[in-house]
Amino acid sequence: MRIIAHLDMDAFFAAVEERDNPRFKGKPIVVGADPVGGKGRGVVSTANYVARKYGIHSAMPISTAWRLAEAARKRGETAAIFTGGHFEKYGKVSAEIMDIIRGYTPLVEESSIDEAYFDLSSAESWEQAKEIAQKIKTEIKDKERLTASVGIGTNKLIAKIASDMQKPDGLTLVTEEQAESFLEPLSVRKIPGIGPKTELLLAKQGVKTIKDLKKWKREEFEDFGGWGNELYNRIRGKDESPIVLEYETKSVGEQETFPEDVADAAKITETMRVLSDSVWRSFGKLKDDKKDFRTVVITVRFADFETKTKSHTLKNIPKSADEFYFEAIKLLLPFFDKRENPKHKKFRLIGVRIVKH
Ligand code: TTP
Ligand code: MG
Repeated sequence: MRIIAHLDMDAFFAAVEERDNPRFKGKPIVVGADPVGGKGRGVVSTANYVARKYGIHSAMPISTAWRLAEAARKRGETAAIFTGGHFEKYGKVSAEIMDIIRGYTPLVEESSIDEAYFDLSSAESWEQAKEIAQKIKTEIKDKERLTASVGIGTNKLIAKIASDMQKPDGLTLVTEEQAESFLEPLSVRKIPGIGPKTELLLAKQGVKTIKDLKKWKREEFEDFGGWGNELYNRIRGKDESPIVLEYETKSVGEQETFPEDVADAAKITETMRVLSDSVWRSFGKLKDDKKDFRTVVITVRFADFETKTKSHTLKNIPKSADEFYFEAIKLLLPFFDKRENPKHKKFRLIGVRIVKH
């Protein structure tokens, strides 16, 4: 039997900011774009748990977060602190956390900046696996002054769902025998792969919990297309996916929201130059084999939030910052005329990335 753990840092970016700024301690913290007194146009990266009580969460427009924070302040609650992010620092802290985990097992998959799966199958019992996870949590707390939540189960699926059950600072163990009863009362949404649309579709058919969905026969999952069979297994707590040791970068990119919507093509291409140069520099630092990074993708979001992407796959990877920029501009040009922008909409955001093909 496998014993797999999943670790996820609590309110990661916000927790690092709170740790490093004494005046932030215990306050509601929102990391993200500049709110510009409620007129800011970016989004929230993350909020700490105190700020989440105001309804603020990741990916929310920063202007909405500002409004919620103002409402809380007017109710007499603590004023929230808005801060920009320090991404290089988060990357460094992340690497240190991964090293701490590797001190206990070499089988670690870094699945995101603040998450990792690791294999504890060599532990002789569930109890022993739990002790190791506790030691990892304690070492992170001592060395990094940050808290993490860990889930333990027989596979990545269970471990991931379990790590989210008792956040922050949680440790949740789900044994093989407990797995099915652990899953049954949970919302179908907890299953990775079930997003808001599928959730709604299922709700219309009276399916809310995993237990509800388990009543369906295997054939009834055919409507889900290619992954119906996989889903049938997942809701039964079955998942064979392996721990992937090298965390592989699949793309490098950046995007920027303009302070005001822009129509001026010169200004947009100028911003594209800055973005593509910066992406090119980050791409240069990648340790991975670069030869398959041959697809250039650009994103345009118009003032009305309509968002389009365009991509082009090259024969070889771009050779220079100039070539990369040139490819991005070629993709961008149709957005300046009726081909991609017949209504002459203004631009709200542009982005560019280089993707492994
Ligand atoms: P998460 O682990 O999703 O969130 P979190 O660590 O802030 O909070 P939780 O305790 O619920 O795990 O994401 C990790 C970091 O990634 C987060 O601190 C900031 C960043 N992030 C964004 O920048 N934008 C996003 O939309 C999300 C979800 C995360
Ligand atoms: Mg997290």
